[in-house]
Amino acid sequence: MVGLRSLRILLLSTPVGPLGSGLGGGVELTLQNIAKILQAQGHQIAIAAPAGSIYPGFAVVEIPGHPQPTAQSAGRDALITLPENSVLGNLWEYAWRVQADYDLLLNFAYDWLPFYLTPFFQTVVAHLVSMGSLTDAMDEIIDRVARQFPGTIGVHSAAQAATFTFAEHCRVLGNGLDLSLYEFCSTPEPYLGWVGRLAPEKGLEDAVIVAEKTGIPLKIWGVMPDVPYWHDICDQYPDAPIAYEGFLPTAELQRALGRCQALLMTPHWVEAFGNVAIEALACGVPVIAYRRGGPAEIVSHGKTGWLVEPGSIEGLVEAVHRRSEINRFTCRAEAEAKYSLTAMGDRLEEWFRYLLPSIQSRP
Ligand code: HBI
Repeated sequence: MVGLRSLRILLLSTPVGPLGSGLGGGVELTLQNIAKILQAQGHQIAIAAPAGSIYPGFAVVEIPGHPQPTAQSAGRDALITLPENSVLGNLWEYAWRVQADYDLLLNFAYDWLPFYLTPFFQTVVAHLVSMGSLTDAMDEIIDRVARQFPGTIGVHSAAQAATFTFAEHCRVLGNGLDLSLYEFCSTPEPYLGWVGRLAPEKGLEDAVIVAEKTGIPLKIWGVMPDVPYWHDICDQYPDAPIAYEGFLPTAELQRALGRCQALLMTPHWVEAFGNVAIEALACGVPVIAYRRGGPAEIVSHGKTGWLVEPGSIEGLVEAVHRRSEINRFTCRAEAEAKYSLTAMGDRLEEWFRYLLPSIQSRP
């Protein structure tokens, strides 16, 4: 396919924490991978992110200011809030100042302001929405942009799109990983894995109960923004064979994750995608997940893992007993077929070609 001419693209990161801190959750890895994909395709990439952000190999403009509270901890009727000297406001003031230097601004924040400001920008603004529907105010502002600027709303999965009333205006992009960073492991050790922000919507307790019932040790990786949540779990399940292994950068995480006999994904919300599912597959690790959200579109039941009735602990236990029926080579092959940087890169270029029709193809 004839590629686009080189585009100048500014990626605007999540305001909940510095890129690389893990506080931004899956969207950090998504931004890093998309930056890598687009640079490999010959586009000129810049990243604007909260002060303290690091991403070697890329121009990161560090924006000062106070971080944004996380959107998923609010209720449906949550008001839009901004702290004093908000990094979100400063990020988009910077974007306003430099917009003429770019062909496209790509927003990764799941926050009201970038959507509200979109009509006031001269440069095209596209949004990669990283979660499903959470609040009425966010739904309304994303819907407004989706209708006024058709095609500018990107999402990760059909299930995520389906949580919005404007699903038909969302462009499903999946996601992609730099698979060269993930080593295939064919000789797992006798433990299960769980990866994610340790937070109620991720449903860690379900995986802990599975460890207690099966007696198979569970290793847990991820950022722990909510320590009392972890202590409650330890108090509630004192005999469960679990161990918190901290938040590891990709190189270390994939080495440890690859040794798991299976990854458990137990989200209590509609996981927009579930990067960790494709990270596991890339290492040859079968994924056992609730049949909900992105993971239900990533895992092929009986082939690369098992999909379980949401909330069914018994279903998880049964699937864990069938973990060795899954061929680990098939898991890796699936990641390569659908979730490589190249596969995601093609989907992104198609999106940009639609967004920027005036951009001539490379001569
Ligand atoms: N909350 N306010 C806010 N803004 C974000 O960009 C955001 C968030 N919560 C979680 C989050 N992004 C990412 O973890 C998503 O990938 C889930």
